Amino acid sequence: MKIRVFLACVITLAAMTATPAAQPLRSAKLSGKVSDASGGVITSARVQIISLQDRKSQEVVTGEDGTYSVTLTTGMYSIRTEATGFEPFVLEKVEVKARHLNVVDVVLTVEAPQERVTVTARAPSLEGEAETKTNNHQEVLEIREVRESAARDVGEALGKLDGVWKIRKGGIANDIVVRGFQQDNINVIIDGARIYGACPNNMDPPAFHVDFSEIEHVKVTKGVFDIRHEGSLGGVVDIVNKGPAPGFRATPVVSAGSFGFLNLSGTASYARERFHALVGHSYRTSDPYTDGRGKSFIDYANYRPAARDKSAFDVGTSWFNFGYATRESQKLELRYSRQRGDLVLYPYLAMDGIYDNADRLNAVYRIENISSVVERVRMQGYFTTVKHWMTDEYRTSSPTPTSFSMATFADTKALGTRIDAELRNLLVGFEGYRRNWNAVNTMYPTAMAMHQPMIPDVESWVGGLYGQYRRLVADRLMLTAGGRLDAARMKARSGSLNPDLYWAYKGTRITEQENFDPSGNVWLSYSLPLHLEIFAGVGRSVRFPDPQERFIALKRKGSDWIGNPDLNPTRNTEVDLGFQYRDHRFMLRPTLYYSDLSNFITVHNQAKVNPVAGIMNTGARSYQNVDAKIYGGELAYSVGILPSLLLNGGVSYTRGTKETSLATGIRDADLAEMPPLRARTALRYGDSCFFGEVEHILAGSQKWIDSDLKEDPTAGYGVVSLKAGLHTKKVKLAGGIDNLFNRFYYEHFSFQRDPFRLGTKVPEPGRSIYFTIAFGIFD
Ligand SMILES: [Cu+2]
Repeated sequence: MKIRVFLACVITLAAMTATPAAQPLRSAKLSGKVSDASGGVITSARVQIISLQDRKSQEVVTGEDGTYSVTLTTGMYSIRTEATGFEPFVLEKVEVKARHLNVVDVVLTVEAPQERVTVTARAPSLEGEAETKTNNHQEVLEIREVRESAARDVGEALGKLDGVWKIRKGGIANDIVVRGFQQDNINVIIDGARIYGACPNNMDPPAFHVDFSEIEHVKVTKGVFDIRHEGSLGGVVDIVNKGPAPGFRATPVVSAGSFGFLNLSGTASYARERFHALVGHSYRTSDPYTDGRGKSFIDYANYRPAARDKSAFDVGTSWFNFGYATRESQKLELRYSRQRGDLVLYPYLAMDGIYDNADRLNAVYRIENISSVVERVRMQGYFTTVKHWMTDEYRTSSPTPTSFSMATFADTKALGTRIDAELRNLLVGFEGYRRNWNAVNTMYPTAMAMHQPMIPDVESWVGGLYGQYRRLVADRLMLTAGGRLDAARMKARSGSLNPDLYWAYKGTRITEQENFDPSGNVWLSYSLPLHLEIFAGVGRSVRFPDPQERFIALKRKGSDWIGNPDLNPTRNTEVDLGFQYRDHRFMLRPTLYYSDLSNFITVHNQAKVNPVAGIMNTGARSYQNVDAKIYGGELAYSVGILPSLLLNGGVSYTRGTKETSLATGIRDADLAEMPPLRARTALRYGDSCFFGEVEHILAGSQKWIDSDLKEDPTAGYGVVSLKAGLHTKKVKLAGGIDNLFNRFYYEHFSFQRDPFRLGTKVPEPGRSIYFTIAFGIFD
């Protein structure tokens, strides 16, 4: 498979004569031609020339002959070329010299999605096929697909869906990125309950706190089209846990693989008409993996030699689920899950997780067939909590192997409720939750410990009402429309908080905020003859600033890390558009989206604005509202070559920009941590007892980076993986080889979440082998 973005080439005809490095500024001429791969000239291409000295930019447009010409002062420039229907192209670091023929010719390649229209399609589901159900803006990952993969956690497993990526910080606990939205810009919900990571460095993102063996499937809704959960700004990841199947069942599962990976898990359940019970336990561990160059990830960070004997992670999870139908139409279900994480190594960060313990308690009561109008009422209550302790005791930054120079204890709790009522065409509901987040940082700048209320005991209260209407309005036109109204209050309660920190950098001392915001969306899908369906959605979603973005307060060496109490909620006004063609052999589904983000929250460098005694630094990492745009598209396709042979794949593209402003120190127009172009192609054979698959992932380089945050560009890469499996009624066996050719590569995300970022990049694992055996024991 070819992605021609790789073939984009540049011919620089600048004379190569040596010139002295330092020269006074003079004017010079830069010119060139923009053409396509076949040599045809591209008229009206936009050529933007940005000075690397002062970031000033000027733009010229190519003429009838595809050429451009501009007069500049001598120096270093980056040159971006864009034209409709073509992949944008960037050239970093072009030197424009005096008395030289500065010629930069650019060859643009056709946008990848359009290039591929000839490769359409999908066949009917094959036995054992990785099945992706869709509501056009939803993707569903079944646990079966996860079990076939080498993924260590939900974040890693979801990375195979179109439009979804992960952020790696170590051997486990990957963050989820949906169309460039991550962290608080998406919701991650486990069985309808909110659970938040405790770590201010995102060591323990929400999806880390659930085990594969608990999960039935994971549904990802992209965009603004979730109205049931407050804060689904760019999407929601809905992790749905398993219920028991009828009768008695026991399912022991053994997974093992390279780098000492071992996952032992088992569930046992019993279910009759009115009663069910399920218990499960899982244990996961692995050594640090090695990359394609044979280097352990330990070698990328400042670990002490003793850390080599340590596991990359050690996580045990236990859960139970109990249900009882008080009447035929009423059922109570209770779930509890406890996860204990021992040492987890995070080479990305300056500390490691010494422990991370999570508890989830969830109760749901359902009443069916209440009246002819109200079909179902569902009431839920939940409580989740996470306790987290991290230090640098395994790093060379600590004074001795048994002590630390810095540490953070953090804990978070969420107590929530939801009531949903389903009327014939209408769903109405209420969601309320209370969240607390508290973190204390300890540092030893001298022999004395210094404790700081880093997340200063921030309490949040949120309440929201929502409704969604769904109806076939015409013969073939399905309308879904929803609305939501949320109110929120947030207060930093720590008695040792020093509001002067906010005053020094943000000119405010407030420690309390209130917000009130409506949101809503409309989705239309129209079925046409010839297996064609077109769909379009428009909506607006809102998310409130999180406790860390508003109230984090940490003094440290060099630059402080301070929240912005005045942050406004982010609003995403989004349009989605696409169609789907599906017949018995082919499937093609292109989707485009465009998000206009007002008050997007970005990390930025804030200069001190008010002098305050005891605050020595002149600048801080902080948070700022900025207007931004995220847009892109996905293309999913499949084609049935033979009855049991299927070619399928997808292409994802995202681009994020923001407004620059001198006042906020935001100079780079690119949003940080945006995924590059990616294409996935898989050829799969499957029959009633065997499957085999070869998969190829190709990612483009990422040059759209936020230089303000010192984000690095990333090279493109291609990775091939194999997997195969056998299944009978009682045994499922699957295994594979990931990164078959042992490629050394990095995924793009460089994790800007200061302050405890180490500044190192962690490569992806090299070649790895794995297998899973699942037994089904049932009466
Ligand atoms: Cu942590």
